[in-house]
Amino acid sequence: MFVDEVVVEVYGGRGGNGIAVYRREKYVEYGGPWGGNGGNGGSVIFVGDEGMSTLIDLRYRRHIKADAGVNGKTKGCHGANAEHTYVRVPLGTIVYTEDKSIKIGEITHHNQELVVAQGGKGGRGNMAFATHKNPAPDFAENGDPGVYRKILVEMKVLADVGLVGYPSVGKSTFISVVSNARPKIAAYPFTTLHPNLGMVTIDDRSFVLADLPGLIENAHKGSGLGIRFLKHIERCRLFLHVLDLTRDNPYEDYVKINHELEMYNEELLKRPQIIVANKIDMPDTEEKLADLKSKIKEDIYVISAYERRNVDELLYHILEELDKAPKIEEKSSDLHKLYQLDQEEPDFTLDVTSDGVFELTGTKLRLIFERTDFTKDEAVKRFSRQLRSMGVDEALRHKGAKNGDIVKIFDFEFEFIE
Ligand SMILES: Nc1nc2c(ncn2[C@@H]2O[C@H](COP(=O)(O)OP(=O)(O)OP(=O)(O)O)[C@@H](O)[C@H]2O)c(=O)[nH]1
Ligand SMILES: [Mg+2]
Repeated sequence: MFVDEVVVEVYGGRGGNGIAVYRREKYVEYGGPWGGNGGNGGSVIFVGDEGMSTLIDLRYRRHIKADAGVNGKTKGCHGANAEHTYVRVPLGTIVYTEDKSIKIGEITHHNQELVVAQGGKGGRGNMAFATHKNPAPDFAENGDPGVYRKILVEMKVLADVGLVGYPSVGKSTFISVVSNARPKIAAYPFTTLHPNLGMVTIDDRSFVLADLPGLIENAHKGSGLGIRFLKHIERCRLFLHVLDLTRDNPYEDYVKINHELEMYNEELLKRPQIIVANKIDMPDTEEKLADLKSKIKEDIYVISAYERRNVDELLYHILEELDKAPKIEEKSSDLHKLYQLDQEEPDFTLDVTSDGVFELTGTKLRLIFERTDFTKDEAVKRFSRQLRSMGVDEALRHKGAKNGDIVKIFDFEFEFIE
């Protein structure tokens, strides 16, 4: 089965908590703080794998969790960092937030890594907080939560050369005679139901060729196999436009297929295209060819994929054209508007609810909140100092908060004290 789009939930591991403990020694009345830091949580990391061609593995793995960091220990020992969780994905994988508004990144190289959910940092133990003023801090930091995300994972075939054309023109036959790919070949249309990749090697050079499902008129509106596979054409640097000399009007086919490409994404027509007339071994094809040549001014490569006639000449020509073909710019190939992930976000936002509660939210605030061990007085005091330095007190006063008003921060409620 071929899967090129899947939604998964990824969870970075929580950071381990720091701990608050003291050194106890015989004859020493007050030992110093001795709590170590927590280890970092593991991240979920996608890794490019040139041997993979579909996202099928993710279909059966909808929740991917990385391990938590180990809590800090006594004697100043730090907890271990968790191992990352690696997930192998095919080249051409693009990761978006679920609504596709933000692109998290993409994988284009073998062994390239992309962090899709960062693990949380480990919290600091009380040893880390000792200062001259406070030599025996009675608190430690909690580990940060790992990043949680629902992501849309999409795979667009990443090939140098893409085969386009009507069904049954011989695209799969061609890839099977020039590469290691062995797709199904048959006399009925839509034999190929998903893209196949093949590696073509000539002398000491090679390129990746993609056999794509056949297109028909109105594919961009859903006819035939429709638009579902058109996206795989987007990232080929060069097209082999295959025409079948046994069809009624190959020229008309040529015009229609180009129209489909244009309707899907007009950028596609700017890509270099090599026109290939196939099945010259069949009778009465010379006439069709003459007609084609009178209407198309570009060079036409006349071959028989079946008999492997003129195929090598074509392969050498492809190599030449690839040398000239531009690299695909991300912007021209991607239809979606992309945003930076780390957009400017205020440290916190303050709203007043209808019943007069002051409600604070925000990513940075959340981080400080999560790090705080609210069972420890000293930690709570530190938290309120941090809020003050972020400007929370000032903002509350500005919004009219008075002594005794309720301030809600996530699941905790505090009283505002002037
Ligand atoms: N005579 C002749 N027949 C060919 C040639 N190339 C392909 N065929 C035949 O044409 C039919 C369709 O070939 P495929 O390679 O499956 O065509 P396709 O373009 O991949 O078709 P779809 O996957 O349906 O889009 C098969 O019966 C092939 O044997 C050729 O050069 N000469
Ligand atoms: Mg085919």
